[in-house]
Amino acid sequence: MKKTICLFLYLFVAFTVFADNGYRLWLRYEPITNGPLLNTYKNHITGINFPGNSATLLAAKDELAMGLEGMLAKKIPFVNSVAAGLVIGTPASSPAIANLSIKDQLAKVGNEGFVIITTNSNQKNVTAIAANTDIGVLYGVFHFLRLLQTQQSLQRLSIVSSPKIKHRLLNHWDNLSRTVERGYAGFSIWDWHKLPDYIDQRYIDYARANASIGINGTVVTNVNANAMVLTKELLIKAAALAKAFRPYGIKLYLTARFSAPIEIGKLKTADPLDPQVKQWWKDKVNEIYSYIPDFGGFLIKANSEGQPGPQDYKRNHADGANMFADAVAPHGGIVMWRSFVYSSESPEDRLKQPYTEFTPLDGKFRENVAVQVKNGPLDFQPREPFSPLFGSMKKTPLFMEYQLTQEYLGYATHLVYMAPLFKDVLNADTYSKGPGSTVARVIDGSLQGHSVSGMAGVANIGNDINWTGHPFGQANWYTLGRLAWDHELSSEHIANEWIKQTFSNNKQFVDTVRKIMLESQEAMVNYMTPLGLHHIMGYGHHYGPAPWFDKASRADWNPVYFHKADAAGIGFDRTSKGSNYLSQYAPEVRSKYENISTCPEEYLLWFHHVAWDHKMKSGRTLWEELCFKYYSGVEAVRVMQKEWNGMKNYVDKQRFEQVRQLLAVQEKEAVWWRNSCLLYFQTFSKMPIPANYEKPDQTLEYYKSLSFPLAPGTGH
Ligand code: GCW
Repeated sequence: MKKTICLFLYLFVAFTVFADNGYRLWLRYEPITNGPLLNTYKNHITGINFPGNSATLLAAKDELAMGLEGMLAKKIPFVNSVAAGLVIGTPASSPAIANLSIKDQLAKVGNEGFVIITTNSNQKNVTAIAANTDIGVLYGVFHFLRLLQTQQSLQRLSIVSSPKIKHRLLNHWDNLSRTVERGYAGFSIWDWHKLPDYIDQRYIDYARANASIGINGTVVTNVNANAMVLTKELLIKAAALAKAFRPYGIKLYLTARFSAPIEIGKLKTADPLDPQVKQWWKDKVNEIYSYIPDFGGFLIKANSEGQPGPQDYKRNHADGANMFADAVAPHGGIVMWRSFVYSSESPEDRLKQPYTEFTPLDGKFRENVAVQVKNGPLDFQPREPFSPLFGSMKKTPLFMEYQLTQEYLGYATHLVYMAPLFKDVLNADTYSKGPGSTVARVIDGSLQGHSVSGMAGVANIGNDINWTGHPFGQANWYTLGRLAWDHELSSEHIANEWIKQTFSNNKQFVDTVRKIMLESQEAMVNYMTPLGLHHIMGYGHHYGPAPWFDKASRADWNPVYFHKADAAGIGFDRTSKGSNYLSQYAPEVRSKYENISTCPEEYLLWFHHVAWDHKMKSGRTLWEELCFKYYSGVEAVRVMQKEWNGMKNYVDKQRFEQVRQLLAVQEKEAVWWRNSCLLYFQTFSKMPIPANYEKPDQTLEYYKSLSFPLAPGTGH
């Protein structure tokens, strides 16, 4: 009888996957169901020797206790004995760590890295998690928990890890009213009204999640900035957030509105060379540091899309950035000045403008200024070549800016895993110092020997219960942190880690879901913007296709500006015969793209205006290839659906059902993209959609008639 009950309980636990609302992200710490492995863990981890009581070490202890209790289904005591299985700390906080001969390893990991080593003494395995600083210990503990959650052996660990990039940041485009610009996961998680007295548990869980992947800074306000955040009342609220994040090693940054001296300082000007303006910012910065002693600095969008900036006073970006830099420098702060600029007055190819404005200023910025560059020259498209600025500004530290929120990538309804997109850019060779001058080496500072380095992701976080709306949106947040820590990690590796922690270690599940993730970007590119098409999304909200749109007040906000379809062909000629955007790259890069026969087809229409009957590598004409790509994109989503449906038994009902429904929306929208783009482009090509494909079930007029006044993410 007893045996039967036990067996029943075993089967129940092994095969029941309880509902999961996704709130715990990748920090679920579910019981380990692999019995033999669980036993080795239990034999190994009998106690934790972990002295020290700083806020950061206490956070690490709490996390470890919670994680181990969850996974091992048993409380593990904190003990004095060093034979406890786990020995943790810095040489300063822990005598046991100080006694270990790991000086060489510790010397390599700096002030954020960690060492995890398993040694065998008296038949007993002991794992040491050591670092030079408390925050390094916290990162080490999170890594150790990751090893357990992904079911790695602890037998012979010898890990020496430190971040390749110094500033690993989230950028929130969150307004003080709690709307989120380009946010698709609800409202802002920052409840300014209830701050500073009410600290929502979300702030702590946010900090835990970020620390677990090494993110060490967050810009909490929108780059389209509101000067109000710099008033005393709001700064005190921001200080409360900073305090909640501090134990987790996360610094708070703010966006600064350039015209704040006028708006809240009652000055007549915001001219960066005006002594009164400079003094105003110095005083303001001193005030900020009086509330937030470890304030990180400012992220600034200036003279872009209507934002005020130094050019309003006939000054340049360096004049503006340096004014802020001088104010924060005595406190150790930094300035991140964005290169996303383009002017409505300039007739120049919009893609050329950041380079044109910024390259001449290389060398003119203060040491604590970084220029923050979007991965591509345009604006977070499903696929873009790397921004030419990565190859041209050698004297200035350049931060990478990715967008996690899916402004142009189907909002929070499409599953797209961005690691391949991020890695594509990191692996691209700028040739700025000869072959091997990859964007990754520019970003981590190693190519030019910069000590300041950074990578930022525009957050996809909102107050939805699962943080990111789409359960798979979490993977992109996770990827940002992991890649900023170590940009050499592969997309496969990051996917494996994320899937195992977020869902399950079951091999079949992991293999299938990883395949879905790895193929998702290509699927999206194909059903949205194949062969180098770009920015043909709906006007303003960027939801869905609108390649026909030509009514925007500025030419370069119109899809027709970007695809240039006509009777002869389609695509934007950026060669020397066209806008000559390609001249902004090193000769090796330029010549590859300039020549239509060596230009990778995935970027063909990005760089060339190509005849409809141009022969592609497949033997198809350009028109046929376009049809083929759009149809393959839709097919790929259908395959994703089938694969996900086969995963039903491995995943909890709630998330299974969410993803199933979202994939159905994605399929529907992929068809919408395919049909409307092909029907529209057909009005120029005058060629038929090959007969073997399913026919569009709506007319072009129907697609053109659709409007989306309630599309999210545009409120202010
Ligand atoms: O992608 C565009 C967005 C704007 C955004 C801008 C930017 C914050 O449509 O909403 O503004 O980029 O990056 O500054």
